[in-house]
Amino acid sequence: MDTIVALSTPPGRSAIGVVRLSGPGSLQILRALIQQDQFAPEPNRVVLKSLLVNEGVLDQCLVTYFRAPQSFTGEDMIEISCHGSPVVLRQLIDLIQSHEARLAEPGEFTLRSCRNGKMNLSQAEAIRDLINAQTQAAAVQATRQLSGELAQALQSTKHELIRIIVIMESAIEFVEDDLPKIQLNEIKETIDRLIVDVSNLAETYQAGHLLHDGIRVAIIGRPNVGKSSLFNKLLRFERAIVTDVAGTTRDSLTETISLQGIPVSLTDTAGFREAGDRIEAFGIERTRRAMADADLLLLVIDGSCPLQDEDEEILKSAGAQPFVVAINKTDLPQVTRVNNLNGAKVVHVSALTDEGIPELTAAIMEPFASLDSANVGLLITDSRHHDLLTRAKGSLAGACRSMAQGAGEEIVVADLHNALKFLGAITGETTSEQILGEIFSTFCIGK
Ligand SMILES: Nc1nc2c(ncn2[C@@H]2O[C@H](COP(=O)(O)OP(=O)(O)OP(=O)(O)O)[C@@H](O)[C@H]2O)c(=O)[nH]1
Ligand SMILES: [Mg+2]
Repeated sequence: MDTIVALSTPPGRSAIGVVRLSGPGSLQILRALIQQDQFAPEPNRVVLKSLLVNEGVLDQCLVTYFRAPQSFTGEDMIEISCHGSPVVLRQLIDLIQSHEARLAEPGEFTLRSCRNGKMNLSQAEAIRDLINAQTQAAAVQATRQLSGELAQALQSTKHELIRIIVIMESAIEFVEDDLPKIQLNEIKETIDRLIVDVSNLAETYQAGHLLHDGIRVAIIGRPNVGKSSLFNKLLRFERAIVTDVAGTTRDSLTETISLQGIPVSLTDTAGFREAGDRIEAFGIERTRRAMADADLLLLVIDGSCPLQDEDEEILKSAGAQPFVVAINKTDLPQVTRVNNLNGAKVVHVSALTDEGIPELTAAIMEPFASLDSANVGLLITDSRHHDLLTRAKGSLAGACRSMAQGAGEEIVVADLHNALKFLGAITGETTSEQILGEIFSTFCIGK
């Protein structure tokens, strides 16, 4: 195994920068950096050392040695906390590379940690999600997964599967012993129960993926009704251009905010109308796409004008997703005051005076209330996990069908093995090298 090095803090200027080394050569490289051949550090203890380059001092650093297997990766590791100067850090990493270490690939420290049995794959993915979490709720779910909750939830399902696989395999082995009917029934019942467990877990993805990817909200409506003004208001900064010219916004703009601790990706769109030119036509096409992709639509209506046919047409062209209607400009004399529009929740707001903005936020989050509570159960947040659960469910259903048709044990067992393989791939027991490579390439370098 070779020795790897990476900057583990973000690039750029900072108070400190941490460089990590992992692999059998780590300690030897540290000795070379401080020019002390016999240096024998006590593990897990921080020491102050001068890193030397060409007889001069490169930097004074805090150095920690973690001895294998008691380290994050399970290998010998060195952590060097230098001053956060990009020049010093660059020079240090170059120097380390000249001593038979190579730059780590993205996620390679965590990959080694998995390989050495320090954590399972779903925990490694949880570290990535925790680092990338944009809101508190997303961080809470990642922490739960990191603590091994998902692996535990799958454990009993896998045990049960193995138990029935063993029963069926031994029936195949000893041909003369056909499984008695009573045992076959028990197996069938177990499979039915496992299907329910696996599907219940898979279904949590509907809510869980929103924590991972954010709830996508598209702000739509006729030109000049105040979409961009409301977008800026929800973002709390002047992101989009606002003017009294109809057709100001020509391209969709997306920004992520946190509402009630949940990530929400807001898209301001070009107003719907007969396009004046090609650019506007492209913009309106993008509005339609944003509408199709959205988890919730926010239709903005100008309350100071009479309700237009177009307003209702936009409402009708919406898909099945929930929508909220914001009647904007309540600071002006109101012509349109409706409390219900095609069954959608209606909120009266003013992007100018802030009236109704808290009510608007509450209305946007209402359909996603299941994500909000602190005692929400374990949620599947990762599309890879969801896909594997769905496949496991498919294989279990296949086994069930084969049993109902009186197929041979070999056929049923093959499906059960597949289900086990899919479940095992979530925690990494049965994940191929190629797939591992793909997963870890989504990590940041130095992790
Ligand atoms: N009085 C009042 N004016 C508002 C309010 N919200 C927006 N406006 C004004 O309405 C005009 C249009 O606002 P925008 O936010 O650009 O409207 P839009 O829906 O994004 O328009 P397009 O980008 O052209 O589709 C601007 O002059 C805003 O200042 C409001 O709550 N009250
Ligand atoms: Mg606009």
